[in-house]
Amino acid sequence: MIDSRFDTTVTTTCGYCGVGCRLEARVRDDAVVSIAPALDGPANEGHTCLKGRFAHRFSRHRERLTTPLIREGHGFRRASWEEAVALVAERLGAIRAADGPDAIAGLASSRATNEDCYAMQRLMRAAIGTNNIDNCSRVCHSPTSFSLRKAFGLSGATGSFADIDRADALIVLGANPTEAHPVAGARIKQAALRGLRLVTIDPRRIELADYGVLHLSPRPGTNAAVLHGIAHVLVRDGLIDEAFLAERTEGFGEAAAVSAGYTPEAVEEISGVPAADVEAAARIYGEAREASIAWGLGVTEHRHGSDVVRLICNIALMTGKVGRPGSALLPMRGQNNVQGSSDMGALPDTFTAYRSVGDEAVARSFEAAWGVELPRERGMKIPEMFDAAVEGRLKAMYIFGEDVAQTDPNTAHVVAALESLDFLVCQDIFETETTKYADVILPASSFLEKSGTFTNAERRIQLVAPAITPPGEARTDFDILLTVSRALGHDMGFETPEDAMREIAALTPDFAGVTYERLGRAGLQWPVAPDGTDAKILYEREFSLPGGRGRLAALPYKEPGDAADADFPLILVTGRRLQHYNAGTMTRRTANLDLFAEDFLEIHPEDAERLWIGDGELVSVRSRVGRIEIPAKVTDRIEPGHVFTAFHFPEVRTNLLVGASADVHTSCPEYKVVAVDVRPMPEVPAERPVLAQV
Ligand SMILES: Nc1nc2c(c(=O)[nH]1)N[C@H]1C(S)=C(S)[C@@H](COP(=O)(O)OP(=O)(O)OC[C@H]3O[C@@H](n4cnc5c(=O)[nH]c(N)nc54)[C@H](O)[C@@H]3O)O[C@H]1N2
Ligand SMILES: Nc1nc2c(c(=O)[nH]1)N[C@H]1C(S)=C(S)[C@@H](COP(=O)(O)OP(=O)(O)OC[C@H]3O[C@@H](n4cnc5c(=O)[nH]c(N)nc54)[C@H](O)[C@@H]3O)O[C@H]1N2
Ligand code: SF4
Ligand SMILES: [Mo]
Repeated sequence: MIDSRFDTTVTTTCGYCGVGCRLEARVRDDAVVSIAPALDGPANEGHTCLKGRFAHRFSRHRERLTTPLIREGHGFRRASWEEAVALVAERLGAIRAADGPDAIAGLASSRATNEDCYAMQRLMRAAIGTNNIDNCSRVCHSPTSFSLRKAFGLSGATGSFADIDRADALIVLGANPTEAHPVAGARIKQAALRGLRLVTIDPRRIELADYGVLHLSPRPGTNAAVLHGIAHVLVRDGLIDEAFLAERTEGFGEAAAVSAGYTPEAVEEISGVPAADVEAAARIYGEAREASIAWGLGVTEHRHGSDVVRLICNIALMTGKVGRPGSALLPMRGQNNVQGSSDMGALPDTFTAYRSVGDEAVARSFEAAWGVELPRERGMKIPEMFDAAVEGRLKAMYIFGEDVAQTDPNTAHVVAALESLDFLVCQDIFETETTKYADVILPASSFLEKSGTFTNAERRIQLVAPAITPPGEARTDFDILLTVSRALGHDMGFETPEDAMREIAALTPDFAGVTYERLGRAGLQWPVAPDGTDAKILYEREFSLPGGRGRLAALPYKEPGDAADADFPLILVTGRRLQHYNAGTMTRRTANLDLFAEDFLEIHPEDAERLWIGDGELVSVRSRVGRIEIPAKVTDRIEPGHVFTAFHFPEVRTNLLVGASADVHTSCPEYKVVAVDVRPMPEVPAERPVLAQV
């Protein structure tokens, strides 16, 4: 109901995290006045967190980009859209002519809509002629996507958040939902208070541990050993589902043979988790009638993150706990549309719905629709792009809504890559660490200013509606991408995002029945059949692999890429803070900055005392690749030997510390295991560098 004190109320979808809360934005004089949860939002059921509800002031912040900017000397000058677009088209056209289309690469934004990301990959593939397109799922849940496809067939959660309410037990592995997915975190707390048997597995004692029946603190990078220990006990104690294994799976024998080697005692040796706790976790999961597993970056951002996702699938397959209400595998996908940007084919090796660029029939269908010839070879992943830039093989990048100079690992290398490029276009809503290296900056629109769809962590495609207009001359991302594509000689022929969704549905069987009308207020969970039937639960009868069987994998535990030694004796784990969001461009420009103004390094009292570090004192943190300075916070939420911080503040530049080690299969960076040396600073400067100007 519209409150008469306000001009309008617009129902839309939150642009922060992958929970996908439906919001009611109240608008007056073209500014958002307040945001309330939509009571019928299927993922939020009337709740929001402090980002969705309060962190909207960035939208009218005076530092929003409001005109195109073109590099001039060491700074930028304002330019008209005509001039900026003409320059982008001319420079990209010239580089393509001189060095070929593969000398150009693009990144799509997982903060933007499906339609934006679809337009971005079409721009790169059809207007430029390269498969060099990727998105930040690369640095996030790419191992989840890779391994779910191998084990079950599809790249998405097998169920929905509602399964949390129906489960008897839940394992939360390497995820911190009360900070990163607060509405889902609250749902887990509620369920635990009602009797859900919650097991948390995290090197830190995360808040949810206080609500659970069991908390395991493995050493960072040892998840595989813990999961093998659980599988070992499940098999040893007869807690497996023989009928399910026989009828619906393959590979059990080989997988069980590997797990046989991981007795709870052996697992204790590797991971530091007491053998009795491994046994207890296995019993809680195995004995529950319905049990789900939720996981996050504590699983994926590791050297062997993909293997760990396979081992999660193994224990679900062994116990038959998949494809039923309450028995779901729930990857806690990060950004509002990181599921969608990958679904849309903003990846170097796949078109929409993960169909290979080398698949002749699929490639032909896109060629026919777009009227161009398309390359069949896969393009570069994000880290390959940076390597190629430094080596001089990549000449230009088009970076749409991603602050790689702050959020990607190995900052010094990323900056070197950006500096090596002949031409860099950035399309963002603020100046960022990355736009500092741009030749052209295009001012775009936030989620409050555009229409389209986002896909949440449950595969739910939901409508996004504009509440306000873009500031100044800023334009919607969709409009900008279409304009640039046209200037490059490829007219996509769309008027609106809805036109793009029609094309996506026509070219993508898993989206066949998606229309804006059917999405309505509640959205649809893909795959969506031509008649509009969607899928709350996947694999009820069979898996989406040839033969229909789920596949267990025989993968032993392998050590992390980095390890503590005498020079770097502590392990740094990085993650998130409730009040801030990734690069922080948005949340640092809201009142959330008052709630959390400066980051700190969490360190255990024993380590702090040994190193002569007092609470609040500035410390120097050095890794094999870089060094930062940050205040210490002494806390026993962290285990001795580990330290923790986030990456939201450009003043801290956490990612100077993270090296090149990455998941073997997907190149997802090993953000979670960095050996460091922490020391008190010889003296605290009288004037500490001031934080973001707001
Ligand atoms: N407030 C807020 N919310 C966000 C974001 C944000 O920046 N701020 N970002 C969004 C994005 S992009 C994402 S991807 C999600 C991420 O959401 P999460 O995956 O929940 O985020 P993280 O805090 O990075 O990591 C989760 C946990 O993994 C643990 N961990 C690290 N190493 C290991 C290990 O070896 N084993 C185990 N078992 N655990 C380990 C860490 O201690 C941490 O508590 O959050 C989204 N939501
Ligand atoms: N040390 C460490 N580093 C990490 C991680 C970690 O756990 N530890 N996590 C990694 C993970 S999981 C992720 S996903 C990445 C995230 O890293 P990024 O994707 O770089 O971060 P975001 O802040 O989500 O958004 C990127 C940019 O998009 C812009 N933006 C927002 N909305 C829009 C829009 O609608 N249009 C346009 N054009 N721009 C928009 C923002 O201003 C911002 O500059 O960080 C990674 N970095
Ligand atoms: S939980 Fe996530 S989707 Fe929901 S309001 Fe918070 S940030 Fe937005
Ligand atoms: Mo992420």
